[in-house]
Amino acid sequence: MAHLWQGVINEYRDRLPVTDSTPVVTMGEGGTPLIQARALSELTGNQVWVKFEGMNPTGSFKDRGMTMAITRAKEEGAKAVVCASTGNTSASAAAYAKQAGMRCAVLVPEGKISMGKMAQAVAHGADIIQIDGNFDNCLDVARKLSDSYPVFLVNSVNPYRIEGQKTAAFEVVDALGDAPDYHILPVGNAGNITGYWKGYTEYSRPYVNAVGEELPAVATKTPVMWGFQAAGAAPLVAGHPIDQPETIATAIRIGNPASWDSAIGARDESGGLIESVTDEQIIEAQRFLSSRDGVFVEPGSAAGVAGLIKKYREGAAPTGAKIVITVTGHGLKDPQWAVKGAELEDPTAAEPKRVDFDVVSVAAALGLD
Ligand code: AN7
Repeated sequence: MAHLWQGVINEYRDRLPVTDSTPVVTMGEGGTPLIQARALSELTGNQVWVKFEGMNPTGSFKDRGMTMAITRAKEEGAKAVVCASTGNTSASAAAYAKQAGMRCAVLVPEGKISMGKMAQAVAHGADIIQIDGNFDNCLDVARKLSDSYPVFLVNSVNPYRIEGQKTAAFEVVDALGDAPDYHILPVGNAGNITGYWKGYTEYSRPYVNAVGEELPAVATKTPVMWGFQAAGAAPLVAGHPIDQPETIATAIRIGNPASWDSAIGARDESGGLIESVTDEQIIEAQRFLSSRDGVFVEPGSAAGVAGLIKKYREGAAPTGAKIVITVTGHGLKDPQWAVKGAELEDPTAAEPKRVDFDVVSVAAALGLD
């Protein structure tokens, strides 16, 4: 039977806070590929898949929560939305707001959002305000703005965002037939780890939904959750907020995660961990994934892969386990670092060989005989 993927709200509406009259704002988000990572599996001795969230309409996992948040804003009659962002939330909010016919204001930290993400906010006609401060300062202002003015906050402090994001866990279970043994992901503002844990938990026990129906459990277990922050922006590892977070992975350059407590809850309830990886480990993991497994993600998105490789090298990774790693955003968001990562392996990697236009010269340049 033909089936066009309907977006996460329609696909999972019996487990989301919507009714038949909810005006669903969707761009077909979700349904992203769960890709077998052959090289990563071989390296670590596990069965590793990456959930490639770069395949969402705006190129990151944020679209799952945004369809829910913008739908809710529309239901409440909002005319304008606001968010603080390291880049992906703003790209997603801007696109979904326009799809809903709303105005979108985005507050971004000075000079620290990647060119691709800024281009998206510009393309979608968002009102872009650059704040003289970091992401945490932007979020503070966005919250205050939505408290005092007629704008609807669509950051993940909005619980509808988490509701949408939990659908990624449903998709993993639906694809594998049960929860994996481990789920690994990058952690910044900690909305995503909160969403996954909520999704896995709800899918592992009978669930009474918004209209009072009891749905049966779909999974027999929940995974161990491993979260990784960038070393210069690792408040959950330090145990206190970081005033001046620093990392090349600008997506996760966050010093005081809004979903702090629920991230710690996901870690502890699942028997997992939240640790950090260095910028060098992030770049190496991004390079490994793109050049060995064919999946191109932005630096922040590679933090989970970097974490697994780090734990493997420490002798602290499992073997023979089913592991899913969420890779949160597309590599084209921030291509500069992909080129740098390649050049670290080979300084001439980004310089094509120049040859005359004849087949013998091309074959010689390729080392064919
Ligand atoms: C690619 O866009 O916070 O732990 O403002 O863009 O749920 O915050 C982005 C975060 C991981 C961290 N990977 O997820 C924003 C923003 C990518 C990201 C994260 C982000 P959370």
